[in-house]
Amino acid sequence: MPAPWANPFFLQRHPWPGIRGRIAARRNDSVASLRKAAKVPIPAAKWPVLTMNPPHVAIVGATGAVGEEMRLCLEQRNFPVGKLTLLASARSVGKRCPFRGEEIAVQELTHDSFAGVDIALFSAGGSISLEFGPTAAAAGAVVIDNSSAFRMDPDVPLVVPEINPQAAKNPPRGIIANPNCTTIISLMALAPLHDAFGLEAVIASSYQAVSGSGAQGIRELEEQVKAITAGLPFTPKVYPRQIAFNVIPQVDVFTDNGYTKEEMKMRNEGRKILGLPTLKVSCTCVRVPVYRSHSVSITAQFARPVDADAARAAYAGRPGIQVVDDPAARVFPVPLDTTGKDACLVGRIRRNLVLDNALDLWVVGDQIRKGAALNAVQIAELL
Ligand code: 2RA
Repeated sequence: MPAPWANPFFLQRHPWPGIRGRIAARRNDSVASLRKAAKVPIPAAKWPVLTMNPPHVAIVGATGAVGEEMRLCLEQRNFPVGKLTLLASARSVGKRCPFRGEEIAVQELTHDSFAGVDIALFSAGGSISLEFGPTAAAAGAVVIDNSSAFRMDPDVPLVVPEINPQAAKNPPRGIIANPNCTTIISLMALAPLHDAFGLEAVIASSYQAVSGSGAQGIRELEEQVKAITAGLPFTPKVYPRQIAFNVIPQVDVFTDNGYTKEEMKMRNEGRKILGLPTLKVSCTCVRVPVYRSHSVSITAQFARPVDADAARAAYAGRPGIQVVDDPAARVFPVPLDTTGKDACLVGRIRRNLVLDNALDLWVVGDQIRKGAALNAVQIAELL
């Protein structure tokens, strides 16, 4: 029998109990206990109760770059994992991955994979999320999905925990979406400024690492560098043009308005996360021959006057974003500074010389970590 919270009418009648309440309720699987859990949320101080029964976490797409980083983040952040199930396509079955001193065998993803799973972290592409995400939610898991499949669904919260954690609290479909990497990194820099000065418009250009295209992007860059330095011919496969010693002003496919999907994600997802449905955004997303960490050059216009010092002050005490900005000493963030790190770094903050109440800035973040895996695990920490 499906879990009671898999029924949408149940969720309409009862407040979302959170993963802690759901786990508590699962102990005897009765509607009455779930209702009790919903009415009397278990306070954080009672977490030790759940160390007896911490959540069963599944990673879908466990052998991909983001899936592997999710496993790393769960371990490094000491997330209270009761059981970890690693799921992937049939060709990865049997591969063993380390987790907390043990080796976990990868299993094939099927519609029966989610029995007993409390939290399912998906990073296997949009079509897998569309096919298996609702199955996982119906089986009682909270799905945290890294694909773009559900991001603009009004019933699916789109969450950056440092910016809109409250949105994660009541996911009507049992699915929470992780935003696009470039969106997350840009918003980490923009949200503190929005809170202080009122964001009105954004013009941005991204400098996106090849690992944003997965292992094949890294391979393509490496192979092209080798071929070019050896004077050998090659044919671009992953990217429309040569990526080695070059930059390509196309990330994802073009849409009818001349912008790419990646550029439209920046606008549409940014609006949803910030709760600014009419925010003006125009982007150019560019692939660069960098292994890891995306950078974004941003011009942002605000409702209220702003200058560089006021902007730097607005970042004080904000988690996940650090100011690295001392131009006189040639101090500014570069992709190598954030690779493998949690925090996004912002620098080159200056008053824009063209627009009123506007700043230029440069933000860098590890797109596999804060732009994907870490953000997903932070969402799981909110539940
Ligand atoms: C990229 N935004 O860099 C993608 C990864 N999600 O291509």
